Amino acid sequence: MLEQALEEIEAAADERALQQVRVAWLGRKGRVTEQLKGLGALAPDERREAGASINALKSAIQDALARRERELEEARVREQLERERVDVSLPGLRPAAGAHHLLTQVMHKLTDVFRSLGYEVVVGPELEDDEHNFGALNFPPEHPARDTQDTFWTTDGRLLRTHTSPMQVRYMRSHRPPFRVVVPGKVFRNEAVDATHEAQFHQLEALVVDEHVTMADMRGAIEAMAVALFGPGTRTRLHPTFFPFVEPGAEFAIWWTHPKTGREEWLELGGCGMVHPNVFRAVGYEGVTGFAFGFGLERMAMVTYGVSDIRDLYRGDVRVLRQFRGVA
Ligand code: YSA
Repeated sequence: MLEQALEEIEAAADERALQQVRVAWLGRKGRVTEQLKGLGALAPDERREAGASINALKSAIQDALARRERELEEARVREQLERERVDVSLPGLRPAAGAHHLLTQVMHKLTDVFRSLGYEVVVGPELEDDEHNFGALNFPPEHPARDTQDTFWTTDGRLLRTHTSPMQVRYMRSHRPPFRVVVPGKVFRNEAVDATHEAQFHQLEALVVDEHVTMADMRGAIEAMAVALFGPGTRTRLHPTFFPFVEPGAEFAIWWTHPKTGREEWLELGGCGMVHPNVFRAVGYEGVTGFAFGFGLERMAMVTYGVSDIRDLYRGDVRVLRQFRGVA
């Protein structure tokens, strides 16, 4: 009998089958239980002997069940570990990490440079009015200088700012000198778009006002920026030009080595000058002088990183943009 029980236990292939064997032998109607029930019908002597051997049978079956149960459990765990095994030698999946757009990188680099020179970084509204964008900056109504900055008007007479210079007016009207600020931001012009002109681009403006600020200070600031961007020994050049809101006014350029052609040349960056007395009058300042300069970030990024078409910066083609991860 024991032999048969052991065979059935051994043959149980999983925990459910083993449970059925357990019930068949030790359950309420199991074969061992039935034998125990039959003990009552035996004479006392026979009963003792038979009882002992049935109990021995029962505990042998219990031991065998417990052993088989352990085996099945171990097999199950082994099989599960095998199934869930991680192959640590497989190459990992690289998470798709984003990166800052080239222009954002250039903007961060520039604002970092100016912060290190003690400038505060401020931003202003992109939707402006005539007074801030032109009037207070000494562009009289109908003056031809307005033609150089044609823009988009809203039906209620406001406009998309054509440069970051209106923030000069806003900042001066809400602060007292001395101060040094830079204004990065988006600007808009009604342009015929081509490889070097966009209708929406970015500028960075600097404004410094104090009691004795001179053109030499301006030159020094521009040179400090150039050195921070292009390394020690970088030279700068000013040559005269006209902007209504400065007098004298100039264009500034940086002498640099073009990374692609290897040629040394002047890189025209933007406009600058001493704040015009009419601008100081418009904001209510007296007894101070100041300088300002501003330039376009796209053109700077293009020459610096060899982008030949400004529109490539805005097409959103990741193959183009990926080339400029972490360059600035
Ligand atoms: C001048 C004197 C100051 O004291 C302060 C600021 C300035 C700059 C002035 N506000 C201004 O906007 N001058 S600008 O019309 O010559 O533009 C400056 C720069 O913006 C240009 O040198 C060029 O780099 C960029 N820019 C102009 N139009 C553009 C453009 N970039 C891309 N697309 C366009 N359509």
